[in-house]
Amino acid sequence: MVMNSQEEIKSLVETLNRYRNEYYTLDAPSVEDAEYDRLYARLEKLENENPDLVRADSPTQIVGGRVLEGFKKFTHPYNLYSLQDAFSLEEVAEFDARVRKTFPNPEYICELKIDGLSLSLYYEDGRLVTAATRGDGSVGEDITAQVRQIADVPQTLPDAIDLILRGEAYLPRKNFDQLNSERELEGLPSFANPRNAAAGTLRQLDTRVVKKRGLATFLYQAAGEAPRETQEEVLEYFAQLGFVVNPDRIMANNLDEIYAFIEKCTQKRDNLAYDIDGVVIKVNNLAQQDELGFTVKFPRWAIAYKFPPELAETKILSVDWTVGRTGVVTPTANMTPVTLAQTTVSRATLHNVDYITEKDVRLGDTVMIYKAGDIIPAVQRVLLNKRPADSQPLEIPTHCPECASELVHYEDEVALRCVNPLCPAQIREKLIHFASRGAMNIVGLGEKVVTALYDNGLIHDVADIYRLTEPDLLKLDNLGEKSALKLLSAIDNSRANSVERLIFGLGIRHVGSKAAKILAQHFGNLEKIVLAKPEEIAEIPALGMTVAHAVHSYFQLEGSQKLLEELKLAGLNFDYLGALPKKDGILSGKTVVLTGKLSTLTRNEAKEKLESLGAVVTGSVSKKTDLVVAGEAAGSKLAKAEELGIEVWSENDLAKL
Ligand code: 3BA
Repeated sequence: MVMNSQEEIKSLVETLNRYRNEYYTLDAPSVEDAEYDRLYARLEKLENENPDLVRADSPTQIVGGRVLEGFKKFTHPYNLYSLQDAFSLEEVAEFDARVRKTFPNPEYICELKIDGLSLSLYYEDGRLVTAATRGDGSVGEDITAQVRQIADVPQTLPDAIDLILRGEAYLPRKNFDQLNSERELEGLPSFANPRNAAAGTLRQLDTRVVKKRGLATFLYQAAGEAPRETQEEVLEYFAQLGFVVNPDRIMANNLDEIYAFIEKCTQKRDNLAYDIDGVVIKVNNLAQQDELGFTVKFPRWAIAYKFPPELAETKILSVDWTVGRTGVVTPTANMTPVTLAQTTVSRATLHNVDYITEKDVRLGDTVMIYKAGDIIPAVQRVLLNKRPADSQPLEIPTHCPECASELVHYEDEVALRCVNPLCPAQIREKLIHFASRGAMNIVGLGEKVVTALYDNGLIHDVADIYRLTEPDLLKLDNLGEKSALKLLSAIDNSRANSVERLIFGLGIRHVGSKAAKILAQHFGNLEKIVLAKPEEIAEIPALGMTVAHAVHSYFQLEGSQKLLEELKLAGLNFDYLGALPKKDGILSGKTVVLTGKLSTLTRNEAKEKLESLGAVVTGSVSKKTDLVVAGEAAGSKLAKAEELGIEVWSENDLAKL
């Protein structure tokens, strides 16, 4: 049957929406991701060619992962309360005194206050039926599909009970750092802190993204009929059911014990795997909680002590706009140096134009800065009473600070971009990326040396790196003979790198170090990748149409082909030299999940061992899992494996192989 574009678009939209429904709502996809991606790419192509045929119900009309109509509302059968904040120890003491008027000898439970997003989970007959955000406490948003992708939230409970739980969803710091560095590589704006990233993630309509980002939860309250008599018992009960509860909690009988816990948490705060912003103090006995009751706004039986933020006051002296390797232009403020969280800082990120407009940051402004994420601080607020009278809003550049070409502000992104491929800043950043540790790992060829070489006209593209001679290097100031020889030998050694380093180093869009390795393993050498059809790449399980198209179009470019020829002539290795995923191991093609505490192996060792036997190790148990290796205190994953009838091994079983 021959279809015209309109008919084909209609058919694609219908098929894709059916697949989306199977994937998102029914949790039972009937096709592989690659097939979905292939049809999606076809639809995108047709829509690009026929803009007037774009349908409102097309999956391409989901902007930035959010469907235009937004989320379904969900009315909580029991309101979520908010917590009264205490910003000082005195306020905690006042809370204690109020409680003692009713209960002279209260027992308290003190918990960490996780800096995430409140979440409500509804289980019926032991199955997760709804997950919702807090919203205004009475009506939230239905985020069931998103929450189903959080690995530590059980889909089913050991018993067929009804239960409503409340807790916090958060993004572990490690995942946050990884997410931001990936976004940086892809030229996307970074998230300011894990909390924002978690919020952005839960609002993602594309639940594959939710899954990939690795959110986690801590549960801390049961709503409705209390399943136990004290908060402590409730937490233990949650843990038994397979939920994650925070282990850092104490029982306290007086203020001194509470203060000591607050002090201890303040100390260990930086070393936790996630952000906390205080300590929650609750009356432990639930019957006593009921008796204390609520004010209009808050429970009378709990209070949240909030850590004072580490802030420093300083002045904005100037703003630099710098161009990254993908052309994104990012503003950074230079400030009078101040001490903040034990380090001296003189620069703060202003993230993007929206952020500047929102905070109305201006030159000469006095600002409060704080440490967001980790490395570079951010502006908390402007002290308007200290603003100079003649102050003007910051000027947003219209042209690239480096090459003066006109900047572009795409509608669907906050970034400002220089789209000139010949922009010197982009070229320099690409060179720095090529030599960086994750890519070709040329020690001694960091930002400073690359910049010096580039500014002196000694390198223009990455192939030039391999033409450098000792006399070239000695032309640079501050580079002695010894360093020059060392650098030359580092460059020489990099020729022999396994090819995934080169692939990553080329800076192909959507190709991070992991995708680079998968490509290298699959095709064995670069020539085969260059010749690969997009469909062949998209077929590789971990990759998809996005990567496939990016790789294919990169190698179609004349410049890329010429560059590869030069690199080949320069003697670079184009072959994959690393280990291949085993095809004939006893676990070949099997999907294995590791869970619980291991005692003789570290997690990484266990993972390596499994992989050496041919297994693919994944994080969550599903119908596709072939085997679960369970250590001590394995929780929900083990329960799920048993429920699904999946083979379970002990650590010992694995060690015997
Ligand atoms: N405990 C947040 N509220 C919390 C149940 C009460 C409560 C919190 C808490 C009201 C945390 C307010 C939003 C809310 C469920 C209402 C915690 C944390 N306890 N450990 C006393 O770790 N962030 N937040 N959530 N109901």
